[in-house]
Amino acid sequence: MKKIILVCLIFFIAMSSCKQGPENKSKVEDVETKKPNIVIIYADDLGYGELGAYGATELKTPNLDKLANGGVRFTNGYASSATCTPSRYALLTGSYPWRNKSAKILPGTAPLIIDTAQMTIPKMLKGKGYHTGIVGKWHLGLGTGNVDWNQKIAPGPNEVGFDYSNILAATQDRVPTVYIKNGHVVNLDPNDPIEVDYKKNFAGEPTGLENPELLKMKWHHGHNNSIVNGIPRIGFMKGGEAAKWVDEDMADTFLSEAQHYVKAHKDEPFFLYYALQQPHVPRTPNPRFVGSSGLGPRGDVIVEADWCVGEFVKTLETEGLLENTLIIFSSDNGPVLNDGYYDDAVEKLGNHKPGGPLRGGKYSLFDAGTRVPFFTYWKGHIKPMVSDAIISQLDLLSSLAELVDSPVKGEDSEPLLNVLLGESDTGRDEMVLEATSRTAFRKGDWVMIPPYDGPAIAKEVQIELGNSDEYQLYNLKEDIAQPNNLASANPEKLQEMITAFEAIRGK
Ligand code: NG6
Ligand code: CA
Repeated sequence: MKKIILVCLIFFIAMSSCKQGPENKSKVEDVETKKPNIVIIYADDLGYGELGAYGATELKTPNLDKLANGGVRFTNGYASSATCTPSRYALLTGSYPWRNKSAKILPGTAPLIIDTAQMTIPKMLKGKGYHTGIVGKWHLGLGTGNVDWNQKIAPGPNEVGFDYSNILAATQDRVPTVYIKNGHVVNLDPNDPIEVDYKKNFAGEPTGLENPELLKMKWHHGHNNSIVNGIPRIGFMKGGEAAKWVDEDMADTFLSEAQHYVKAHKDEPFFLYYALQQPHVPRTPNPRFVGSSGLGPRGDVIVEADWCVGEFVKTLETEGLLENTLIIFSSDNGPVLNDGYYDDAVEKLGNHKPGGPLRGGKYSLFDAGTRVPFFTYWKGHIKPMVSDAIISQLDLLSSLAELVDSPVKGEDSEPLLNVLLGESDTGRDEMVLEATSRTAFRKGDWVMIPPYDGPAIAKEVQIELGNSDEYQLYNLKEDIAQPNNLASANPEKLQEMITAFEAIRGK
């Protein structure tokens, strides 16, 4: 009898806990669905003056303008660096790239430079129940040093917090010129294995240097190694014919991947890092966009990128997600015209000013190197405004952590959620800016550039780098174009800036 009672009791408890299970789960799910989706859209080499919302008159970017003018448009939004890898490193980890010696422009064969134990935006969000994905440019290294492109490639994005990845390994101008999905080369034919080398060519393979007759795009400097789709690249590659991307389809490919990701994860909170490849070289607009800007291929791919963002936002809208998605848009570094190919970027520039009123460009310690378009958009949650607060992409980790109630704080990442959402205009007070391993310092309205050896102007790209024998000091509020070096007129300000800079950077 006792036994029967015991069995009945166990049965009863089991039944009631079964009943409780799904009820509890749906409550959890309820809470989860209230978490906003987060999308970071990140352009490659897009300058401060490139969008209508930032003053461009010669280029039409209606889709990006609509977001920028409908959200918080920052006038002092910065990438950490004036080149790609360090900025992407800082964006994802919240740490200054100069703390990591490997955070420099990487070849396609470089090992992963984010420690798999390091905190990242996707890792932090994953910890709060988000599904996390990256579509587009990676450029943070893959593997541990000797990648076999025909096997699983790891560690990579999936080992630093992304549940899903579909990437190009480095840059569009570097081999391997293939897409890599969750660590595997897409469309790889095992009978045609891929080999990659950045030092020497593979016997019998044509190169840009030796076979100009095979080129549809001519190289100007660098970019004369393996030829893929008639475009000479950086680095040598052999095999993988079926896996090679079609450059003119890249924007469409990443767009449809991003749209697919959203549709596949619309029922759970998601984080998507949509890393556009435009307008980095080689500029290869889809035929639909050729001639669309009147500024040559560089302008055309910006128009194409703008269209992609518009289509992507339409998908959020038709899926009913726009009111529940925070969109953050920025660029990894400032603009460059001729970055190694003859593509009419200089010749067809006309009156367009890629850096807007700013001095310098990509690779530069002057402001156009790192000050970039930066805006947030969240329909129904963010009121349209222009913010002059200083904010760095470094701050996204800690700020997004605040948004999702996570205690995570990045090493150099300031929690500025209220600034991101337009509820405060008190941004950062100071930050170190980086350009090809040199650093400068912004504090308040002032920027100080220490003396550096090296040319004042990078000849090939025709950009002022910020190098000088002397300290430079500029007041950006009064002189946004940095025309007047105030260092000798303001020795006290200069000293204050040097002291504050050294306190962070060390002597
Ligand atoms: C430079 C390339 C440039 C570009 C850049 C990386 C040469 C001469 N120049 O070394 O074309 O690829 O690296 O750009 O090879 S970034 O936006 O990814 O930092
Ligand atoms: Ca870049």
